[in-house]
Amino acid sequence: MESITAARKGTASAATVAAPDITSGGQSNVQPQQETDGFHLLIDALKLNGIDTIFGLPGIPISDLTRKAQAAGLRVISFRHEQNAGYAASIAGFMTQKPGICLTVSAPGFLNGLTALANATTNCFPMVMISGSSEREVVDLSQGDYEEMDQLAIARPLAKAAFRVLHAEDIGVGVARAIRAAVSGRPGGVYLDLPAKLFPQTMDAEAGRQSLIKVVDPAPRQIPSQDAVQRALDLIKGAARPLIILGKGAAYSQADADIRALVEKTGIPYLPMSMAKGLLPDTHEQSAAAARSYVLPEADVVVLIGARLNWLLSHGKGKTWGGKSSKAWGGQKFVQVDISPTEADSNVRIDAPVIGDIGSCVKAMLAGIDAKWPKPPAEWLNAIGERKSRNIAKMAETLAKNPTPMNFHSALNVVRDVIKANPDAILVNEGANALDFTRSIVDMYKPRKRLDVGTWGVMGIGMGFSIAAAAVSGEQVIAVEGDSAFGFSGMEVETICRYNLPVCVVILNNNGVYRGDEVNPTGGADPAPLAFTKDARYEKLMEAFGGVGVHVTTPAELRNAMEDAVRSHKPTLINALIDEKAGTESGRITGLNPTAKKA
Ligand code: FYN
Ligand code: ADP
Repeated sequence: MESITAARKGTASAATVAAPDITSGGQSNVQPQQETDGFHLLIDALKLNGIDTIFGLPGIPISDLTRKAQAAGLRVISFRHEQNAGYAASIAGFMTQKPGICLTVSAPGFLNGLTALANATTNCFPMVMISGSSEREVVDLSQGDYEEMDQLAIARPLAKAAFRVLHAEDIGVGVARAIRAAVSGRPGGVYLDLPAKLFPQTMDAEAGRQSLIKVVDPAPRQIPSQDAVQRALDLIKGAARPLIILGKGAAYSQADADIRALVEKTGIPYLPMSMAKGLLPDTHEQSAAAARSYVLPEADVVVLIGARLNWLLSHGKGKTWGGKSSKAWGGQKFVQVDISPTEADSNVRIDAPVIGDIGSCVKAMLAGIDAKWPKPPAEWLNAIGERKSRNIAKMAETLAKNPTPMNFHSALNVVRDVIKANPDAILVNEGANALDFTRSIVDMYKPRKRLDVGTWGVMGIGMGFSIAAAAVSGEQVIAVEGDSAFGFSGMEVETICRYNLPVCVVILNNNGVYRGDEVNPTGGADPAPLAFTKDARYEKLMEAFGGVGVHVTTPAELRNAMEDAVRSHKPTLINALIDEKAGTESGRITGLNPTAKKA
């Protein structure tokens, strides 16, 4: 029941508790006293801060919380494994700039969610994982409580921040601190520990309402210094072979129009990192994606916008960048636009760091770029254009082939067409070869439409990301999955069906990790470690829960099935059998996977 005062003020949903009136000796004159409790305070605090969805998995001690949250109008999406709920929350954070909320039970549930929390921190996705925990006194004395674990201590090194709330009146502060920590500055994963005893704690409803905090300006703009902007512009202006690299920080910042204006007004070729694909349409004439291995070593000034010089960019040095040896600097000068001041110089010297939020930084840079801004030398643009056309023509030739059995290219040619016809659809992508081929074959046309394995190259994001993407946006989701990658979150097809989400899962099934043709060298009965069940019927998993399952072996069948899925918006799983010999060990990052010299 709602507190009248609170309902009028539109926030707290206090429970009414009939408490004896002690002034009359507790006899007949019983006055209803408005009380609230930890359950309701948490829900009210989240709602007050614009949170509308919780991704979680109910159980001790948070099952009643999920019930009450749903009753209070929050969308509660219940998963089959906390890791998937965590991935869902993190990508919801990336898509909306609001922290995604993941709710888990104690110890094992908490640990299951922790991988996703750490992944969120690594990827700079704002997320708050809220876990129930066991009794503090018992845990701290190691007396063997139900699901005993010092969760706060374990979460701390993996989260951007971690907090515990012990008293109902502190829930408002705890939630406010968690939200600020998740979205301000460089976003990340935040842990909020709520012991079981907190939830039923009661307090006066009005005092409870007063204790809640609506966070004002949770991610304040950070304006770059004018000196830093000028230094960067001077460096860019003097470049003979400039290049812009757009990363997922740029996609996250939602400064789409200004980023596009910066690229177009300067005329500088750009390279999108995988989750920045579509920030400008991949078909944009300034995209240098199809000339990647040419532009990286040849560029003289590189402008990083929301992209780190980590392994995905070969640490800004070595042969990829034209360095003489694997760790040698290639001679490039770097401008780095980033919200984190300590990111600069993490791998190579940054000559012009521009520190601030990307929206403010790009705006400030644009203010210094007028119509007379010199376009990059034609020689540079022509050389890129040539490489690009050559690679695109080569790709077109490969895509036009129709081999039997189907391979990655002939299958992905269909996905490419379907995305082109449905540019609002969100593409989720994981695997090794299934990831690498999709990244270079399937063009994206709009920002934040490609969600993938990110900074860690983590397998298992597939169904969690798909569920969140569909729930948050209402758009059609197409998940292109390697058969191995799908296995990490496959049971969530039940969740997709239960919530009737418009998700079409396409499994590029080559019967194994990387490929499916390995055999046990001993001749024994066990399969090779990287081989899976031959011709596994993954589509039946979707059928088991009422969705549409389709088994396809040709591009034409795949096209029909995908078009049906997009038309109907029904949960669909397409098991696309491809050549089991298709695929290379580790895809395009074979060099990271050591092999033994001795057979
Ligand atoms: C790209 N390319 C194209 C196009 N786009 N050719 C034609 N047409 C188009 N549209 C070319 C591009 O020029 C490259 O060729 C090649 O395709 C690959 O491009 P990509 O994918 O951009 O570049 P690359 O080298 O693979 O990028 C490096 C990377 C990337 C590290 C950023 O591999 C990556 O994001 N990897 C993530 C891997 C991962 O996390 N795996 C999960 C591990 S699973 P060349 O210019 O000729 O080189 C466990 O095993
Ligand atoms: P990619 O993998 O696409 O190269 P990274 O995750 O390595 O991208 O880099 C993203 C970068 O963007 C991080 O260094 C992060 O600090 C930065 N970032 C995230 N959000 C913002 C923002 N709003 N403004 C500025 N920088 C941001």
